[in-house]
Amino acid sequence: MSTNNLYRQRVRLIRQKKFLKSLSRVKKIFSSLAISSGLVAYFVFPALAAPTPISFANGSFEDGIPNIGSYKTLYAGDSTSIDNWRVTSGSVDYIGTYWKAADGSRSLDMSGNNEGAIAQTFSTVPGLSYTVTFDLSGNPAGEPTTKTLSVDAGSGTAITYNFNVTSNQSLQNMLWQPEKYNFTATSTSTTLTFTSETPSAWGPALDNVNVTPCTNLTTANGANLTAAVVDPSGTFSGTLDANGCDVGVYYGSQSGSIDNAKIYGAKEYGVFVDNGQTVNVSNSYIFKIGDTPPSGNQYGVGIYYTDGATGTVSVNTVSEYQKNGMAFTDEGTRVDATGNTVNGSGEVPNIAQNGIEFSYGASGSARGNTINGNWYTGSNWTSTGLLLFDVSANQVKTSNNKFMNNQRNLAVITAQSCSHQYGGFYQTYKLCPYLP
Ligand SMILES: [Ca+2]
Ligand SMILES: [Ca+2]
Repeated sequence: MSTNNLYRQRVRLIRQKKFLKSLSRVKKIFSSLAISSGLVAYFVFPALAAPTPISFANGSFEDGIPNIGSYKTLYAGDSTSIDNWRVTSGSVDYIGTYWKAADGSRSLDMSGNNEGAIAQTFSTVPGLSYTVTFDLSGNPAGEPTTKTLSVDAGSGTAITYNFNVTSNQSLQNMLWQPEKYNFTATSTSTTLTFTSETPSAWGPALDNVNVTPCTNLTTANGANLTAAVVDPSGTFSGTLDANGCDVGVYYGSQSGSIDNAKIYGAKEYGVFVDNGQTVNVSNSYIFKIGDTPPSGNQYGVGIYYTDGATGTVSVNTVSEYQKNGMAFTDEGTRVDATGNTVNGSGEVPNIAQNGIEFSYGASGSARGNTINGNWYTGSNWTSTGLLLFDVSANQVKTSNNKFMNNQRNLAVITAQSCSHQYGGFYQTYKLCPYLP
């Protein structure tokens, strides 16, 4: 897979743009040459359809015929025993008490008496990408040791997954392994098929299938990301599991608000407000934003405003973020953050977290927030509760914030800090060209 390379390219692009912008600002300050503001011109953002709700259901196989006991073998053509699913070839065992499910109390041996297949058809939006997650194990009661399962969402998309049964495994401890499968819909409905490629009665075990719709988008800054929800109208509220998507809720071509929402599971951003949009975020809980488990990758931001976005962020709780609780960045971006609770991960070695960050010319205020537990145990970098990085300090008002257990509570790093930053960030990124 070239996903990593694509991601690196994207990060490189963002860094180049940020660097150019920063450089242009620094030059504005330190040189008599006027730099054109062309570098911060906004892209025209293409309109994207929000994903329609999908009807994929019963991915954990909990709903179906009653009283299956230890297990019940189901044969090709059976479209009633497991709700929403049909057995499309061979046979599968609908497992009850025989082994411990990954989720709930039911799961499948994808080889019943021999290799079998199941399928479900659900509505999709053509052109949008989807992520399928599932838990895979193998029937430990017989040969072969390696169990093989194929996943297919239409022509040319099949991928096979292997599971090796080990002596550590038992029926009560199946060592379920999380797996991920991606596809891009080509039609308004998609059939997802799981097929055993283990021709015995002891096949791959399957449970806990989830399908998450993620929309492809390009940010104003040129990054290609996927989001669970794009430009929702009016007020967005309710629970959003954004697992498998880069972003939970993204605003790029219309303004709106988020209130009483619970947003979690996105890899890079919980809420991303872009491209001059105005969004108010209030009374919401945003958590688990980053890699699983958390890594040192410099993403994983609960609430992010950039490229001229504006709004108020008030009385939210943000926790379990990888990099920053909130980050507001770029000239023209203006956010008032009031009364939020931002909980870092405490003392961690993997990344230098920041609670709330204003950077690269953003403005606004941070008042009455509680910022807790941002502390990096590694070298070279420092975690901060409230970070003002390359902003005009008088453009970001701070008052009545309550800091607890942060490595540094407040750090103000401006372009004028260059002489103190020599050898550090500013030199690395050549932001202090006048230094020897
Ligand atoms: Ca289940
Ligand atoms: Ca079987």
